[in-house]
Amino acid sequence: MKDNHTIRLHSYRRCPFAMRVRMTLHEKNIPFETVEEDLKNFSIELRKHHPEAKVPVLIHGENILYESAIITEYLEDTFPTPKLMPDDPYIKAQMRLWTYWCNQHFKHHVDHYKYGTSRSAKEDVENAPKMLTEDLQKLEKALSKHPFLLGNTLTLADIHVFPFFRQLTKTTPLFEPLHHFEACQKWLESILERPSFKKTMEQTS
Ligand SMILES: N[C@@H](CCC(=O)N[C@@H](CS)C(=O)NCC(=O)O)C(=O)O
Repeated sequence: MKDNHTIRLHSYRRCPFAMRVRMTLHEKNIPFETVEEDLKNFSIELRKHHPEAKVPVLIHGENILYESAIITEYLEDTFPTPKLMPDDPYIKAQMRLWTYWCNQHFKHHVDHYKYGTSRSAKEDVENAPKMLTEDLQKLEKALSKHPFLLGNTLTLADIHVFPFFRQLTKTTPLFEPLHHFEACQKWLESILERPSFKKTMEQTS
């Protein structure tokens, strides 16, 4: 067991992937040290440990990990309480499907809308409102049945997806159709109110 070792997280406050890891650490009350990175000038330690040089990177004793959703599952396995992953194999697979959908689809649609043609192809930017509306319908359908994506309690599915939904609520101009998705709004508000999220967004340097 490595759970007595100190944890150091190379992070960036506004990075939604790093938020996933900080939120998981705070939900589990795991003490950790944050190294706030400069995205334009990563530290030597980060570049040494991440082959693609990205945040987050987690160092736990001799264990070095990157990729946010791999790190959060590692934390769940290493520090199982409180539980953030379902036991049932099919529901656990649903959790990973939400993560997959977020990483492969939703995140990109948010980026196309948020950054426009400065970062995305014209066609993707034009399609973004339609794709985002479909994404929000998918989220709304799940969240109309229960307060969190997989049921009545917060899981890694919520922790992995919500930072990107939060990003969408902060774009200029605002994505107007958001107002129609009440269950999504309620879900976001309930997460923003959690002490773990407040700690996640505290300034560390
Ligand atoms: N798939 C990675 C994505 C991490 C990522 O893209 N992080 C961004 C910041 S939000 C980054 O470090 N970008 C620096 C770069 O690409 O040069 C994960 O889940 O951890």
